[in-house]
Amino acid sequence: MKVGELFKSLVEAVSTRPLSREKIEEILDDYGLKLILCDVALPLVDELKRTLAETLEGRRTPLFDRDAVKKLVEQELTLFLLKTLGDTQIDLVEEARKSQKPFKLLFIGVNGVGKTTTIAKVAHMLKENGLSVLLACSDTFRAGAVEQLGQHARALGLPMVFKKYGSDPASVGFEAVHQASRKGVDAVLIDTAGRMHTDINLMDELKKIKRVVEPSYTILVVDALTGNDAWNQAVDFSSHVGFDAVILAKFDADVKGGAALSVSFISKKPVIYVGTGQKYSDLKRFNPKEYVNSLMSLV
Ligand SMILES: Nc1nc2c(ncn2[C@@H]2O[C@H](COP(=O)(O)OP(=O)(O)OP(=O)(O)O)[C@@H](O)[C@H]2O)c(=O)[nH]1
Ligand SMILES: [Mg+2]
Repeated sequence: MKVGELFKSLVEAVSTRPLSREKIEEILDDYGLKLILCDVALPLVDELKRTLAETLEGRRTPLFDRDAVKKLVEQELTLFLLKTLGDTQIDLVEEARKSQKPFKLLFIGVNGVGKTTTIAKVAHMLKENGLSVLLACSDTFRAGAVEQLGQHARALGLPMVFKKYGSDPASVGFEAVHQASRKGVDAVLIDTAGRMHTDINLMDELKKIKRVVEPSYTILVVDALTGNDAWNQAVDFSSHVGFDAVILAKFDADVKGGAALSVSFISKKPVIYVGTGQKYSDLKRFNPKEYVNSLMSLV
């Protein structure tokens, strides 16, 4: 070892100390608890604690900087959370432009999460970007569903395909795609009835719609306020139907924010947009960095 290097390692030895496993676990327990209070799912927090404890054990931190350990843990925690969210970005306008006509989006999710409102927002965004859009009401079940989507169609000046209540939802999707192909429409947005993720028959119905429509993207809509059940919804919709991306609705009302992480972690699919209010323009691209920064400010 050269004299310079020897001097440097001597200085490091007296001015820093290695982090012990016990100390790290104590700090991580504290962060873990705060993340759970922010609705981050428990298995994700356990994985985070395991990974970070391994990464941090033995790392040297300055003796005379009282915040050094905290800074180091926060740095690693931020990296872990960003990695969990993944770096896949899907811009639906770009995808629609690149796609063979028609670009087909199928929206699925539990009752009342915000599917229909999100479809109206996505339709608005596509239209604003010069794309023609056809709406399809494959919710032939809930009273008022056709009228609700119909109102959006009128307000946005868009055509809509629907059938009478009780009709086969897959046939509405099929008809819409057929019409869109015939008329050269750029994008078809298909609304479906909300359903409990535990209801196998209704999940099979979605599978059928998906098989018939062959969507370019199947989008799971999750209510950001759902808390821990977001995890179960992602698991069930993923295993029974399969989806490609997530939109988190009611993000404006969520003060805790853990759902995005839980859903991405378990499904390995990206959150691509967030709903930030009830207006058509209240749809924003999901920004993982901003999201993690705001979550870190809570823990
Ligand atoms: N604040 C806020 N409210 C939202 C947002 N998205 C949807 N909502 C509201 O949530 C409620 C339910 O929205 P819908 O779009 O009808 O939900 P849905 O999933 O289609 O419901 P079902 O078809 O009954 O399963 C409505 O009152 C919407 O205005 C959002 O991003 N922010
Ligand atoms: Mg609906």
